[in-house]
Amino acid sequence: MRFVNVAVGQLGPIARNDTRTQAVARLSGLMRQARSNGCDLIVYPELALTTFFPRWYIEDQSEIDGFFEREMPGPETQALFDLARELGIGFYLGYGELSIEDGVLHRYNSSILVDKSGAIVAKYRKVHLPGHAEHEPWREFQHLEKRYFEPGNRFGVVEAFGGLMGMAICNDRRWSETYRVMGLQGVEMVLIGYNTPVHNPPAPEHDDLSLFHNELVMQAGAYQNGTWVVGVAKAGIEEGVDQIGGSCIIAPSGEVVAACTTKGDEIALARCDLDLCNSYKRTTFNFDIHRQPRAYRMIVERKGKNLMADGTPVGSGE
Ligand code: CDT
Repeated sequence: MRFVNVAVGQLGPIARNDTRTQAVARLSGLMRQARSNGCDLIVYPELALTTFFPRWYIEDQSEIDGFFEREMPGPETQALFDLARELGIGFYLGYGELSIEDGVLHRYNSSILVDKSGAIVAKYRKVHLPGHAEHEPWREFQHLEKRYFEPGNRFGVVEAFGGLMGMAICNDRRWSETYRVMGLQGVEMVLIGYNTPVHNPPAPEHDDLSLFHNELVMQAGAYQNGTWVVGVAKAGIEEGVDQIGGSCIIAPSGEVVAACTTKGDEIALARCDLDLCNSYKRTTFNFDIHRQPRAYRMIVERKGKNLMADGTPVGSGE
């Protein structure tokens, strides 16, 4: 048995004017609770240091950049790393990343995995950016992730906490490819932070199903890949927008083994045996024996029914 004691570190709303220091104080409070309950790892939401700013169309780039971190740890987040090291607990943290690569500025919706010594052991940049790139005033609120972030391009796994850990962010959890690409690398625990409005302006008929869909996709991803999945919300009414809670820990069986019950700051805990993955990875989902990649070529060749992966129309190259 290889146990990792995991805490979901769900957050309630963060206001637009809340400071990083205020957010870090709340994260620190959850971290202390998690550690006093014997946890090895606490998982925080997507963009856990600020309000979910893609809900607004903002023209002033310096105002937008105010929601991003230029360094990690930075002046305000260092305290969380120090506390993790002092307590001996690791964490997953979602944040807006502003980075300069070869002199070019990039903005990503990112997460990091930090070990018990306070060292960053992995960084992930969100691959599936939902929403839209242009202002759409008809919406009750915007979802401008396609405007404010560039997509990341890989789902990796890392050895940490005695197992193989992977990360994803919010909308990624709805895509089977997310889990499968990590499943193919033997992932044993997938950590996912999210901000999910109850209301989806282009599809209001989905609103009543938002919690169902949240569990559906994470439970399927866990079972079909024989992995633990930890999903963590920033929940509640944030700047007038109602966001789902439903943070939970899912076993490789697909069963929810721990869940939050509020839409505020709350922890939920589970003692996760990574060896529980084995019976799924060695039998029903023994990929090396049972998968048939020849039959799945379209998965990487095509973007959808009409477009090839490179964006050209299906059939145009024949
Ligand atoms: N943050 C995030 O990715 N939220 C999306 C909302 C989808 S509706 C545009 C989600 O998949 O939960």
